[in-house]
Amino acid sequence: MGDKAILPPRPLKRSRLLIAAAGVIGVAIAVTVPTAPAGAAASTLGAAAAQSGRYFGTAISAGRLGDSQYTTIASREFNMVTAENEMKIDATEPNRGQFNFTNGDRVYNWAVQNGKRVRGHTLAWHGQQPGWMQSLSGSSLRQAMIDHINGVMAHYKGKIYAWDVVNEAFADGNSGGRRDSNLQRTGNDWIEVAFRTARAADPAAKLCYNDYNIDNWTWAKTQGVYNMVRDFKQRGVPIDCVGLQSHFNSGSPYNSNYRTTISSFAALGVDVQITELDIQGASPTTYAAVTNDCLAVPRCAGITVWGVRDQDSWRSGDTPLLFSGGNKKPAYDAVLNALNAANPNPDPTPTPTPTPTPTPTPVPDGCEATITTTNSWQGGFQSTVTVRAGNAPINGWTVRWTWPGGQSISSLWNGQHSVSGSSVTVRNAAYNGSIAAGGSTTFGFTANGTAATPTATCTSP
Ligand code: 9MR
Repeated sequence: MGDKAILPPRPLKRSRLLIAAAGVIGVAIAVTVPTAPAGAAASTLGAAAAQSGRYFGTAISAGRLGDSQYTTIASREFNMVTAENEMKIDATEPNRGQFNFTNGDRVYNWAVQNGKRVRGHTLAWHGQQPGWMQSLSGSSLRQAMIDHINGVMAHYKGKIYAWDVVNEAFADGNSGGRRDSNLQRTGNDWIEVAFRTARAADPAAKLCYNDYNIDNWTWAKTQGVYNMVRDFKQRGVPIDCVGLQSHFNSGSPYNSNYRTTISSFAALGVDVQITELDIQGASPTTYAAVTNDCLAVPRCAGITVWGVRDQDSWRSGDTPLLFSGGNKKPAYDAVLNALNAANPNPDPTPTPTPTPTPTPTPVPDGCEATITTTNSWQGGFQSTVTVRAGNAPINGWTVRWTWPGGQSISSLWNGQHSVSGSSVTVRNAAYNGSIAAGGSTTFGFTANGTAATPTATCTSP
């Protein structure tokens, strides 16, 4: 071939537009900036997950913190920790009104001293209730639940990434309804009362509903939880995330519709967290599939495995985890490779050096915001707002817009909002103000009125 092939023009990527805009202000020369670090593959699960902004966690048991093989692996590999039993109701409030955080704090302190974040597990559950709570019912149980949430969340206020506020409240089988329990018998609104109490107790923590056997999209239990989360979003009940426990075994096997489950929950405007992953037999293929399903959905925030080594598992006979003794299992390599293959910039194709073109509106103050409608119904709608940094990192952001036709926000998550007439101002939450250059975060809201996508402005201090 004599002549060079003529390629069709490619649309400029946003990052290049920003660079081009910056170039107009300075000297108009061609600037080449790599769009993704050409870095080597990460060598631990936590670091590999962090490449796409996710975490990789494990359950930690206080009783094993004296085992150096256990702590060596856990410290090296994971960057999120869940206390396996130590923050549960029987551990934290053994007698009514008397809180005990000795073992919860052992796990929490080990995590933080080793640079990890912590998921809180769990505040309202029919399981592992202390005897005094098991014997309560009606309004006194309801009040005890509220007091328990307040007591535990006050102790850990501002320190927990996400709380499993309510655990395992739905029934197995084909009903798609609630599980019978002493909490359920206090009234069907017990779950939303728990979430509203939790939001007030620690506004910085993400609030999750966590359950098992809600991984298969076709199962009635999955649909029951999905309908509850959709209802909560529509009515403004505060919920930020759904925890898919993902205990896979022969009775509840991984199904390829798992990705549909994750993306469907995410489309409701909640994060999805895989909270207690273990797989009977630890098939590398299945572990890789689970990892890839999470990586395929932007709002799948991270994966936690339910223990470090097989011997640490609640189902040790199933050998369901990533380590055997001190050794990495084939499933470990499968997960690490999948995480490393996730490219934060999904377009690895080399592109021609762009010619700087005058761009009329440079992104003001280093960020921009885009509103999209994700769902709408009679009299209301739900939107996601993407906040994107320009070619420099930002630390804090403010998004503003004006409603065109009398719309009003009923609930907003992952941000703090104020309203003046038809003008809305949203500032970052405590945990999502920092955005890397070219990176983005999202917040969401439900609103009353006719769906609208007004132009939003973004400023960063
Ligand atoms: O792994 C936990 C095990 O040590 C406890 O004995 C058990 C008691 O209920 O709870 C296990 O963890 C469970 C988690 O808290 C909720 N989802 C199911 C987990 C496995 O049973």
